Amino acid sequence: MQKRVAAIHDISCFGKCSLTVALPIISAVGIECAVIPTAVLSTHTGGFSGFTFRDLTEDILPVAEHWNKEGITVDAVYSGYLGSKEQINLVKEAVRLIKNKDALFVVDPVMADHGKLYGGFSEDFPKQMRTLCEEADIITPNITEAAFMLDTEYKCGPYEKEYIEDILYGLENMCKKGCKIVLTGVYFDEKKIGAACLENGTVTYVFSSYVDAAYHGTGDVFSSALTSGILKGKRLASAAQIASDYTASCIRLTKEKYPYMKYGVNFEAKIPELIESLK
Ligand code: PXL
Repeated sequence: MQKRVAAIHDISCFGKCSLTVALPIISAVGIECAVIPTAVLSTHTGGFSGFTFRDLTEDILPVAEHWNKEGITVDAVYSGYLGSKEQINLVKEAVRLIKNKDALFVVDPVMADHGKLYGGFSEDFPKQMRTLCEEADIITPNITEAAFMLDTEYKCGPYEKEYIEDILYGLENMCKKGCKIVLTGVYFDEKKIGAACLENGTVTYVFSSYVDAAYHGTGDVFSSALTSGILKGKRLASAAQIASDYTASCIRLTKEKYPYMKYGVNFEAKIPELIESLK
């Protein structure tokens, strides 16, 4: 049977993030990607001004209720950028309505990077996002998001192992038993960057070669590829390695040709590579 994911994010009409990244990546690897759009914006909020914002909060539950009535269930729910605390609560309810009994809930607690909350989020937003992570089977925060949820100090890289592992164990304590953690943006030197995974008490690091560039939407590229890998039957660390290599490869290609950080990465060009590594 073909696997089905429900991706719950906004649609940023321009800028390659959230649903315009999740849909093509997940579909390209052969997994059905149903969507629950939470808002429609003309662009993402990182670096553009004057963007439009059509809030779809009121549609989240009716979509899930309709699927439930039709007997439509999913093998995984993958949530990302959510625009308000109210949306977080509605996503929890929607997940209960649409998950099949063995389904995975992957939460990317999108809200911050480089030590700062994204524009539009209030200071108490991480506390609410933490309650969503508490219901997840896999979470994929970056270091800033993890530090906000744990109310601990954010440090810039290169990192010390102790700082990273304190964060990992803090997240493990915060989440439900058995939840797997994939902490992104981890590097100990400027040669390699990747993720730290914690599963059943064991820490595994996955690294790709370091590219000195930061583009918008790369967290969404990583989590979409990771979710795809898990649903394709890969173990956590293997899916994280594939997602890290794919993301790094997209950034490297984009950096060679295209300096506009807010326009996102050329993830499309590397989709054949991702498909090959997930075979
Ligand atoms: O890539 C994360 C993201 C998704 N959606 C919107 C955003 C951001 C990050 O800023 O603004 C609307």
